[in-house]
Amino acid sequence: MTKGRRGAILTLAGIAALGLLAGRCAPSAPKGAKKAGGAVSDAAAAAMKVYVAPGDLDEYYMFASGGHSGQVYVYGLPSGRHLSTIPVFTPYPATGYGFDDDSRKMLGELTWGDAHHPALSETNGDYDGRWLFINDMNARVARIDLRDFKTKQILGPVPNVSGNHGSSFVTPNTEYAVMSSRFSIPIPKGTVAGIDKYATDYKGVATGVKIDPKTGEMSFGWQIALPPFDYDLGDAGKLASDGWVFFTSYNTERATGKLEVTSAARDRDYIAAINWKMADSLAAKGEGTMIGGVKVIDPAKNPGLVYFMPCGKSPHGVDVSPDGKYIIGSGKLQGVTTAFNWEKVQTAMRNKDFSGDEDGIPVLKYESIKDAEVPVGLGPLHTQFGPDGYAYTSLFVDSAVAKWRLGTWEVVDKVPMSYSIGHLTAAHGDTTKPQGKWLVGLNKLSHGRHLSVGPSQPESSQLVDITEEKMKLLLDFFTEPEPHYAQIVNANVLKPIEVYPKEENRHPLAVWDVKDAGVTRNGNKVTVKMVEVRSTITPTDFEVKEGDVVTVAITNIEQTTDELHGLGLLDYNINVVVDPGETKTFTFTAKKKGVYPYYCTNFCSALHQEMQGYMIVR
Ligand code: K7E
Ligand code: CUA
Repeated sequence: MTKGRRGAILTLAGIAALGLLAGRCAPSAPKGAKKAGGAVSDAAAAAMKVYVAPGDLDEYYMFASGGHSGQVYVYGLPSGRHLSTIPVFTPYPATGYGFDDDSRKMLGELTWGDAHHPALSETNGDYDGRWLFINDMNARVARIDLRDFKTKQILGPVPNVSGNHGSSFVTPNTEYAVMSSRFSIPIPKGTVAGIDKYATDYKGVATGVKIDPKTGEMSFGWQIALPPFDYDLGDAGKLASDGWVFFTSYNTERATGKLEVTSAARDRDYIAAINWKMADSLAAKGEGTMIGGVKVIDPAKNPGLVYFMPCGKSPHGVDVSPDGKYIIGSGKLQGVTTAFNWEKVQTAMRNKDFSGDEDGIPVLKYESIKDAEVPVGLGPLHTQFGPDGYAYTSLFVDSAVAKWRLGTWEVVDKVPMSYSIGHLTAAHGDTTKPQGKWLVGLNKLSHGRHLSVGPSQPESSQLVDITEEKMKLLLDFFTEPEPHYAQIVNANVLKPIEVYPKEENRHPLAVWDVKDAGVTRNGNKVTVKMVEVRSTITPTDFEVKEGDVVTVAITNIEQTTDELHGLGLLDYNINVVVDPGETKTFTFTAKKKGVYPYYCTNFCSALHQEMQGYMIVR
């Protein structure tokens, strides 16, 4: 316990005691803190556990997907404080993202994304604090550098991938992030086939995005054509099952129309087990047919590459246990979740213990590969793990979290969520080294649990203490739409920088001395080298001609953390923010004659308001 935390407990205990003496609760004491006999009530005990005193630091970061906001939100735990918003697939004026040349180029023509599954980079199956990957439904994957919490690369749209939901789960040493098609389509994109041809002419694909181990740079790795199912979620194998990746699939009936009716004919759907190490070596040998500009591997021609594991109807999540020995998946309307035994799966693969095939891909026998059906409760979606052999499964229909034991399969506890829980996340809860301690339920609905803000209410996240036998709900906090998955990483794993060091700035248009700031012209191309430092923007004015293509390069020459400067250029829809030591450029055509003020948008000093200038377009 840190000094601050101990202080916090004394403070709260003091408040509770004062409240008792006065015969009422002090204003800041939690409701229900008063208890007969002077004992600290459950509410006060809960408050003490999550209270992070002013100036003290949270113990964990939580990186939460922002769904169709296209962003990643960063929270501190246990406080639930919102620390930062990382724009990824969507422009974000607060940081100038999507306005400067580099981020505009990265976003391309898309101004939205639908991000579901963040994936922290891993070494030996545990978070290493280097990068955060996240999927976008628009067939893309992004990489955020955790050195500066900025989006550095967006790969895609990747050919043939349609509705990239089962992504961006990484392999244990971040060799690959994966992608899959939620919506099968005729490939390559642009091919037309009527919906009556769905069962034969439509295809799903699974894709491996290769990650450079030094730089994190992503590139196309391999792609495998799959039968026209809806591929939903994924997880990489680890330790015992390293080398494999798993995707759930629904609508294995290959039905069209109202899927809620038409895709319910069979008892089971599948989890696809893909040997990514084999895919990696096949791709290296150039195996596959060129479709849409990439080589697509046919699993029917490459035995051993893909198998289907039958699973309860319409599965959602698939989660691999910390030792890699169990694959957990279930039908989302079932009352049980299935633990598949990886050893049995491998034996069934070896012995060709199949119940049939799908377009030449063998289907393993359910009875041969399952170890247990765990009676967790209704609507199991996702599972996370603790350090002590326990698993935690979110139950959408029951609106609860079930705690159960791997191996003995007994369900030992349940805690209700308010409500409609989707994903859940525990500290390092999907790694080889889960830390336990905190679990967060990421709920779809929240109304009635906070001051009303109209018809659109925030989503609720609920912090649960999982240190003891019985889970304890401690805190509600509220997150931005739309919460899907999140990951919780110990703060000591991350080492963010304070400034961009001057000596690392190699931008060709950077200027570090106000004397070097100024305007140069080459035909109708004008370059403005600009310096921002408290409390002047140099140059304080510049002139261009109507029709000029103007590139402004701003260097913030501060070397003090958080000394940001911005630049808003009125009437030209330009807004950038430059961090200390950073250089950013933006390019535009001076289409409008006149005088246009620019100014610093980030409050930076007592003379912030003086940081202004004029662009004159003649
Ligand atoms: Cu919301 Cu992972 Cu897209 Cu489950 S997903 S809830
Ligand atoms: Cu610089 Cu405000």
